[in-house]
Amino acid sequence: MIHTTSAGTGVSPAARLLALLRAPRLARAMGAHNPLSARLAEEARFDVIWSSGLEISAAAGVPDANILAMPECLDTAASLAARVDVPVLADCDSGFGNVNNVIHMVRAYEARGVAGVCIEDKRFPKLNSFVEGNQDLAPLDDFAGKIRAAADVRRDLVVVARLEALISGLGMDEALRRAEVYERAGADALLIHSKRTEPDEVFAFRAAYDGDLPVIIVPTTYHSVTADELQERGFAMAIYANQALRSSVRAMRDTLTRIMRDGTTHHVEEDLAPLKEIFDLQRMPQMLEQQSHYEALGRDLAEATR
Ligand code: SPV
Ligand code: MG
Repeated sequence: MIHTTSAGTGVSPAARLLALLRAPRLARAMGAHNPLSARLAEEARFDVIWSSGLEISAAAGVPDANILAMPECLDTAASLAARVDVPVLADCDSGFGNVNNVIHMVRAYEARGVAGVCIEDKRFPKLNSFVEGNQDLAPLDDFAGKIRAAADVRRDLVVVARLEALISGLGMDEALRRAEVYERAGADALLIHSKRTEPDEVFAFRAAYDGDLPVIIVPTTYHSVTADELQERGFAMAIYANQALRSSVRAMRDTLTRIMRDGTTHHVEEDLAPLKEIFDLQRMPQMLEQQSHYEALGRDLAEATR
């Protein structure tokens, strides 16, 4: 069950995420790996933050292959949720183990303010979907049990079932069969993943899937598709999973190369975010304001005893 209210915010992050997924308008999520990147995405008016396993692993300098453990992924997802107002959907790979790990995971993510978790039907350890290698699916009964367990133990958390049948080469029929089972198991939404350079495969899935769940896509390789097209086709949300990370890597590499080459930072200065922008992203002005406010109040309180 998704709660419609929770203390403080009025509407819980999970309820807001579910409302976005069920609305006729396409929701747009941006991948992040730390609160700074999540804040930039929120400022750019993305509806949702995707706590991306690929980005978190890359930021840690390790492959996206379950090298990081659940607590490390959870800490990042929770740190994003603590610093932005938009809901955070956490990439939880294949659930960090078996059904017992999924149950523990669901409780842990919910307790840390994350709006939703997404688990994919691959075997542990998973390998990033765009890497050639073992993309074998988990047995259907095994993954259906994980989704049912997640739906049973969550109290206020969106559960997304991610289908990897097209990634693993098992085809549309397998994807559709699994979609039906995951829906019956209690998923709140489906994510259909594809590594094609055209969106034909996900369009075909959306057209053939006749269940009731919102369908999410990750248009990384079929990048020419537009938000309008995806909305027209009836998708609920597009996750732009890694573009912010990739643009920052390109920008950093370029800047570092130029500084070494030129022996000065003079030429790169005009391409850099001014320090004021960094201070604003840190909420430095707000901090100084609250400091003045409470110092003044403290003085008033102390004066009153004179
Ligand atoms: C991620 O961002 O970690 C994802 C999306 O799971 S993908 O890299 O496309 O698998
Ligand atoms: Mg991932």
